Amino acid sequence: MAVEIVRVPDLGGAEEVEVIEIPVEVGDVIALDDTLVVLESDKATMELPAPCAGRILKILVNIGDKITAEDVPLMEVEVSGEAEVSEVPGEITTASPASQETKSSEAKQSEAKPSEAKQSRGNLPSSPAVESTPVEAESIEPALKDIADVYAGPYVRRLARELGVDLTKVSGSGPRQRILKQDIQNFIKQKIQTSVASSSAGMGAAIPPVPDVDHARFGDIETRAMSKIAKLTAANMHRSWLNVPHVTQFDDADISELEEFRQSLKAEAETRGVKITPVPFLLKACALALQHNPVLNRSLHSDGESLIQKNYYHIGMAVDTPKGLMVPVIRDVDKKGIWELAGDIAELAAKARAGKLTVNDMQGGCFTVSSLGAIGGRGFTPIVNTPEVAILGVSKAAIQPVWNGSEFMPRKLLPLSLSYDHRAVNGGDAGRFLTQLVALLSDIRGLVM
Ligand code: CAO
Repeated sequence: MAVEIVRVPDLGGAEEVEVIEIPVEVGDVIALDDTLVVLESDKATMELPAPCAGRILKILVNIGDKITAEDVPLMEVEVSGEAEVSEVPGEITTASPASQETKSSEAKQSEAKPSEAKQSRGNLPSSPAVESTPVEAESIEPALKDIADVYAGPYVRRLARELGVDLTKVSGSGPRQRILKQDIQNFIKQKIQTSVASSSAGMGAAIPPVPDVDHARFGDIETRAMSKIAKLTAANMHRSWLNVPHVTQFDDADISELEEFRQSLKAEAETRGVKITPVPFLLKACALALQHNPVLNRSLHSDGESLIQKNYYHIGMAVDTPKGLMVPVIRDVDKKGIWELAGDIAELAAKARAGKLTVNDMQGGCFTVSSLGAIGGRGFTPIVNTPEVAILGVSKAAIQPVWNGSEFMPRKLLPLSLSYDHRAVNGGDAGRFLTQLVALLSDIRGLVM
């Protein structure tokens, strides 16, 4: 086995050089002229090309080593076959008879192309293995204006060219931000990862960002800061929307009798100083339906292994306030009567609109009711208020013709929409809950008894 020892070449007058890059590893198979080590003095850099084709046996220096003498051994290379060996006095020691045979390589020296090194910031001899005399360091303009600030040696530049990497986009991790071989490798790795991520985004596995639009181009605009509540609501909605596989189910409750009953309570409500709307009936009906359909009174545990069954019935009520959406929670709805619930609703809605709700007022809900009945609309799909697993949307009740088997009758129908988290609730569970809710609202005896 013929072994070449690669040594530090003539330093071209430099007192000290630093090993700043070792682009090869032990065991690497190398071709003649492949860069083995990059050295840097205070003035320039130089690359040591392989004197022969072969395999790296030993690397005798480390990045950061400071070398002050010529001839210091840097590497051992096992020469492959009849490989040609470059000969540069004082630079490469031929340690085997095989390499002695190729000592004189005049032709090779005349082919030397030191120009690659000129692209590094300042330079020592660009290719010491093929130049027998040291070249004075000189500063040479980079070939391209836009790579004026790129600090990389010929080897890295060549590699970048081969791989189609724009060096102006690569940040260097070497001394003084010099771009090393591994910087190019990392750059390519990152590009591949980004392209995989963006191609998966096209398949819906990631969220493509919404592009920014300069609205001012189309007319007069004002930019207004979002309130804390609005930002919080946005974050909560986004989290729920992304986490919860939503399904929404619709039905109408015939509240003709409920409305008659409610109207009959108006005088009493006035003397009590309480406004009686359909909402307290809705809350009461939801609590009863939750008792009968406990699947909707759960939360998913974050361990992904268990569910939390709640044996209490606290219901959140969405309140539209000038500052944004707030959801105070009415506690123990199952234990309260309609008057008490009407009082709680009025009190919490007033607190919400005055911005006086406490954190405690908004915690502990099992289920949410969002009523847009006073505002209008035929139906909507509410977003589950996580970690709850279901929410009821209530739209505006209206008189509709309903077929009773022999004729159409004018009935007051209340449109309901139930959104649920399909991870915790199945369609059957939701269907049973909504059907029971409709039954309770249609026949208030079940509610008040
Ligand atoms: N259909 C028809 N009329 C309805 C109704 C319905 N579903 N619900 C309420 N109404 C009527 C009430 O009966 C009342 O009329 P009367 O005075 O003639 O009886 C009127 O609408 C106004 O009611 P209200 O709004 O004062 O009280 P409420 O109990 O209906 O609602 C509250 C209270 C706090 C739920 C409500 O004020 C509110 O803020 N709703 C908005 C909720 C919201 O923003 N949801 C969306 C969340 S997601 O963005």
